[in-house]
Amino acid sequence: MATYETLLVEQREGGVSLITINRPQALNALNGQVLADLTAAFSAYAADDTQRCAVVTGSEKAFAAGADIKEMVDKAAADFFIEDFFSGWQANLVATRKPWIAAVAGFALGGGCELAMMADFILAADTAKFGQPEIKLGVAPGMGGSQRLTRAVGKAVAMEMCLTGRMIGAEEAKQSGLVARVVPAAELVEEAVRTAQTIAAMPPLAAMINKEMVNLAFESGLAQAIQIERRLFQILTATDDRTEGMTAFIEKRPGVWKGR
Ligand code: CO8
Repeated sequence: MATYETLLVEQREGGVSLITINRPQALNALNGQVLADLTAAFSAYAADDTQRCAVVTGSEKAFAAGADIKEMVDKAAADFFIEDFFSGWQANLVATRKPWIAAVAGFALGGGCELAMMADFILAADTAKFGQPEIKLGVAPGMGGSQRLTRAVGKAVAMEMCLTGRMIGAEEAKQSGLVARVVPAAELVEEAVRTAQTIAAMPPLAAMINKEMVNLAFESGLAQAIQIERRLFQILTATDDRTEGMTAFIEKRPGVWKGR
């Protein structure tokens, strides 16, 4: 398996890839190397048929404290434009058809919060703190944060967070709809891996299509999305795994999936 300068990647039982951001000296700030490493790790995850769900996590103190300010400080606007900083994430993290979870403990700020929101859902430790403090640096979110945060928590909370830079804790994030669940920090990674193993044990085509359907709610109008949902449902009925899934239910046994 490939190794990365800024990530630890482990393959856990049941087809789960555990990807840990590992730049403790900078609270996992997202420099160019982390961007490139995560892009490559997701590309490898997508290509490996044995891997069915991924978890991205950080350290106890920080999921990621944002884009690397020390790397950005001297860049000209043209550099940001030419480098197109996060296009690799758009193609490999956002557009991946396979499911993945962000397991967040400690700070998820700026680009760190934006990275977590690119996941299919977020599991938070009770220590998690989410924020979009870019305004304090004279900028604004640049990796989808203003849009995904607003869709997740609504205008009032998103606007307050973006305009004041206020961080919200795990409980407030749960109440606002930003995270799926809050768990004790000591259990975060193992709980995320267990959740990923549950997803990885599902029929894989159904997992990909369920993901696509829920994402449609953010990308299309209701009538069009419901039409597409119906077609995707009908496509799934043509798979071997749905015949197996329904037969296994009636025969009171677990399904055995082919991924076809
Ligand atoms: N970039 C670089 N280094 C960082 C970052 C960062 N984002 N965050 C922390 N560090 C470094 C600190 O500089 C420090 O290093 P050193 O010891 O060498 O000085 C080390 O990590 C530890 O940090 P602190 O001493 O500050 O730790 P504290 O526990 O006192 O504070 C905080 C923790 C509150 C998280 C604090 O570090 C902080 O406010 N960090 C910055 C948070 C921030 O503003 N994030 C947003 C960055 S901008 C962004 O993400 C834009 C994304 C869109 C980009 C699109 C590009 C096209």
